[in-house]
Amino acid sequence: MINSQSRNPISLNGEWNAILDPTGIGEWRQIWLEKKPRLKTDFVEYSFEGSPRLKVPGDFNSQMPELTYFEGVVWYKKEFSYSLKKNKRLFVHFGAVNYLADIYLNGEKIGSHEGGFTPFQFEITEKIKPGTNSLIVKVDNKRLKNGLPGLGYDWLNYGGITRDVNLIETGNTYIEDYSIQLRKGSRKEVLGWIKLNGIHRKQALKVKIPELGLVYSTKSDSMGMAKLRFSGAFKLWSVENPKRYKVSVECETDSINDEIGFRDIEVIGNKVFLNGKVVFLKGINIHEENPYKGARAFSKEDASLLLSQAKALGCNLVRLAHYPHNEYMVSEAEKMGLMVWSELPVYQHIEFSDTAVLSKMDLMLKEMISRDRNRCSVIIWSLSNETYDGTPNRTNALARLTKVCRSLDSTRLITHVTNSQAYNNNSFKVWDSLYKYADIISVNEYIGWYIPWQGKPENTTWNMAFPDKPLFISEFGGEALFGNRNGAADEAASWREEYQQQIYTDQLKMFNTIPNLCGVSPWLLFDYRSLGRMHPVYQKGYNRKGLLSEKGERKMAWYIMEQYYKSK
Ligand code: GCB
Repeated sequence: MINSQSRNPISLNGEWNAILDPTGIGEWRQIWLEKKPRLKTDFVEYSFEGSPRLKVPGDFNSQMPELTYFEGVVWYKKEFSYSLKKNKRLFVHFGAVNYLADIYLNGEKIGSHEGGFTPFQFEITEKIKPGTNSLIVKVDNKRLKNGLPGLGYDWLNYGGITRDVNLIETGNTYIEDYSIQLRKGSRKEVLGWIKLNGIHRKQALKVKIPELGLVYSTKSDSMGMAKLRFSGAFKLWSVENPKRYKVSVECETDSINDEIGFRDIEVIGNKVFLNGKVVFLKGINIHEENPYKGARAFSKEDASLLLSQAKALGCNLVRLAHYPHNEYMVSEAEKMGLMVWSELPVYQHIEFSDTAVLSKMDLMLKEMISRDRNRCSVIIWSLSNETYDGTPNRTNALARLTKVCRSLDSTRLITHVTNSQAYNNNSFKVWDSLYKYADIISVNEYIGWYIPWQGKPENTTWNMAFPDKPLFISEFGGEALFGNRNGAADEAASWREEYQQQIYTDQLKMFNTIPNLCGVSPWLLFDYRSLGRMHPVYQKGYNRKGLLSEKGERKMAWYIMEQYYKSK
């Protein structure tokens, strides 16, 4: 069910009761049955009554000191009442739960979901009862070898019900999904579809865009599917003018409103074109973390906070690393004229030989695309980060995933950030059999930080397997602790701001040597929490590659980047 926010949702956000279950014993004790002692001598060793309370949405790690680095099971409970009228349906919709979720209503399991960053819902029409209902969610953020991401990653594994929870009432047959975007290569023709869910699948449908005086009528077939094809004199969405139109989608039994922008994104030769004009992608990497709170970001306010800094830097693109961020990030970026790179959590050590992993990739891909297919700001689907062209399992899996992605959405660009590269004698070699499937070649490189320079940056040479495609530097940078400055005295020492600044200066010189460069994206906007970054003086649990500290202070490298983007 897409566009949940426009379906008159009834929020179940707020305080939920919680039971911490570090050993996972709650499963055996059947916590969802909420057993109560009957005799005075009975005892039950867990209870939501008198339990701590956790805010939803929100990660649990930042809410209780004993959960700071916790990775395991927490049970959540919320009571609600709802009187459902006849011929109506009711759904409980979760924006995201990290990572595994088992959902129980009134003691009965209604479903499970795997994946920490995409929405899901369950129908509860037949399950709710008059009076008080009890909704229990078992959340487990333990890392899984065959999870996505897998066991190792460089950010804090915020667990919990991290995004909005809503009840959504629909008619018997409702508009479940629709795709309303320009046909690839066109700046005026919309090619799309509408999908109904329910028993009355054959209906008359309309798409209206009042500002353009546009009313398009069609009919759905016996499967509830209708194709759309119409043209409009659209003012195109752009970085300078992020125009969006009010659009309504209507059938006989339902209607839904949206705000949709129209734009054309293409790769021609080794360049990227937005609305027919070459665009240099001035990117920045962002994690879904509110730096001031040291907590997972989930709200519109969090999104504005992060994105306004991206704007201040002069960006036109945000790389939302390394998993799909919440819907507010995408829609706020769209309103602000920022293009969005959306990514699957296929990160580094993935068990490509496990077929269960392949199904998880498919599901997450589907959920990511369904949620945002009408958000014109999203111009790139990134399907993996830093995997290596070493085994056929990996390459076959990701090549197949790329094909599935293209069949789900042919309008956007697709990329993989791969680790198939070498830097020797000041020469960069980039290859990967996956690149033949991608529109953009994306490379993370940390010359000057993880790898020392082997010559003058301005003399770097490039040996690329695909020079005819655009190359994007999706990560570069180095760590510095804000305020750790010593002028010329010791500028060559790591952790210093001067050192980070020098990396940036050198990198920009190197960028001039890349003939097919279509954009860059520093790693990253703010310092952020990560379990692998425990230097007791300089890191203290933070990856310090931010251009801003976690308090929002600008490091010296910020100004180098700001200047570069101004000049582009
Ligand atoms: C990378 C990863 C990113 C890390 C970063 C680092 O290449 O993509 O997730 O956090 O390097 O700081 O090492």
